Amino acid sequence: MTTCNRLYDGLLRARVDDGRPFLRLPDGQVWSYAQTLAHARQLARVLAGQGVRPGDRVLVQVKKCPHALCIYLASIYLGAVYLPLNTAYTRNELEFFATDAEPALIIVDPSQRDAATTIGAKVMTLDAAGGGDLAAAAEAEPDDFEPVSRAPDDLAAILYTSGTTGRSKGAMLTHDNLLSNALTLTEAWRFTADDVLIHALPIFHTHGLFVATNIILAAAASMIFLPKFDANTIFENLPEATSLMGVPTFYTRLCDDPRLTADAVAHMRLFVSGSAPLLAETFAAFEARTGKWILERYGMTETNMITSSPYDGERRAGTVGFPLPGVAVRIADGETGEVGVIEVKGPNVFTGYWRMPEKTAEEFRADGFFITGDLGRFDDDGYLHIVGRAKDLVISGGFNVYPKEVETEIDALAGVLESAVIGLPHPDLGEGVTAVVVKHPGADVTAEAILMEIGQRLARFKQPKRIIFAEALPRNAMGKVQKSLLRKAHQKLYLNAQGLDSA
Ligand code: MCA
Ligand code: AMP
Repeated sequence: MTTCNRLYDGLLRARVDDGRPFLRLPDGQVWSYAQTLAHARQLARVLAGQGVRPGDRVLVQVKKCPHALCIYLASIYLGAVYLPLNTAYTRNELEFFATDAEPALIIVDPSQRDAATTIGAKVMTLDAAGGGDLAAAAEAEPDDFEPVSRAPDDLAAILYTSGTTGRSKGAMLTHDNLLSNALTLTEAWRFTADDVLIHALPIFHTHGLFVATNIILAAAASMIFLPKFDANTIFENLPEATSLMGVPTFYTRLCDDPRLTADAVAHMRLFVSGSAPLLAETFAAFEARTGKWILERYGMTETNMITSSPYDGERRAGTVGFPLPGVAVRIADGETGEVGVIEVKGPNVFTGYWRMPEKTAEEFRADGFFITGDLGRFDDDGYLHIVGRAKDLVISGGFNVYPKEVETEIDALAGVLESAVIGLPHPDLGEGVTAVVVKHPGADVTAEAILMEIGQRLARFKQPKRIIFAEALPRNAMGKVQKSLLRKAHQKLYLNAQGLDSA
């Protein structure tokens, strides 16, 4: 029977009987393509048995493991909409996403079963070792499952991104959005079946899931699949690998390590950085130590990847290269050389925010260009420079933190008059989330108390690394808080610190 399911056809069909390795695990286990897809089909049967139909959301908040990746693949088979969540999200955050997305099934770590059950959807469990009732149910199923037909514009995934209003928005990504970008990147970065990628990113975001995993599938290559970034494990695996994808923190940590030498990376052909700005000094330090240029690319959850440094040709420090083939990028109201908001259009750009038509309309121009909220300029040679953000956003170690969301939680605490959350230069994380707090006169509020209260509600990476108390917040004539002044006043906070990160 012939089906048409864009992601299945583009990424999985040719791999069904493929005995080649897909995942290599730190304990020496290898998952072949054939074995991985057989497990994905068993999972698809379980999900279908639970009532998941094409177009239904499957919400997944589980630790990184091969089985977790198989749920993504099962969801492609089934034509369901994959909705992965950061494992750091608290119960409150999980509840918000589940209520908003109305998933047909929630899959969580066994330790979260009770919390998830109260949300009201069906719940199954999976732990990092493949334990829990999901994998057990899958083992009992036959491993055949005919992929469900899906049109190119049908949804494949929803990824939540926070908003400047503090309210998270679900970015709806279609089969075509994901496949077109994966194929473009595979070609642009020359991935082939001979490649071995060190995969140390989380798999609940675009970077680790769609960029890294989809490219590997498209190329029939393999990944050394690590639970998280750990410099020791990276150095152990470099001689076996050809490529690494990471956020800038990966590269600053590698540069801080005396083991980083040209010999250590002799087997590697490609180092990719993205999700946050790579400092020109990190690019230079990496080159000085290894003789290699890091390839920087720029993207967003809503758009997948937009630009990339060239594979051949000069990779220029402090730039994110050129628009990818098929992707149109322009600077709003800008001539060459002028700074403006970056806008983008192409098959990679999402269809809108889940159940938010007004918000979606606000973020697109009439001619279909999506407004990124990043500020940039093209230089005379066509390289795109990202020079700042028009949106109020902090990027900490590659994770986005929207100040409004943190401010809302802090402002709700007794004794707090108001707060402003800013990102300050941080040697490890790029930007450190920092809260400037004004107390009510005479109130007895401590940094520890604030952190303890918001710790129940906000994921750890969103919590301020430092809290600074102030008499008042600087405001302009319109009454708007001048965050640039706060950033300037405190810019050396983490750079001068001896012991980092104590509140
Ligand atoms: C962990 N912590 C963090 C972060 N990560 N705090 C702030 N920002 C973070 N990014 C907390 C931990 O909970 C821990 O808290 C403490 O900081 C120290 O943890 P540590 O062991 O140093 O951290 P780690 O586990 O080594 O993680 C750092 C990391 C990781 C390797 C940079 O955050 C990471 O893998 N980031 C990648 C994010 C990513 O994939 N972004 C792509 C988004 P405590 O011990 O106090 O409890 S996709 C995207 O942005 C677009 C589409 C794009 O262009 O790619
Ligand atoms: P997200 O909402 O997680 O998809 O994050 C997307 C944002 O990350 C973009 O709008 C940029 O602000 C930032 N970003 C991604 N890649 C880069 C990069 N190479 N350089 C600077 N900023 C980046």
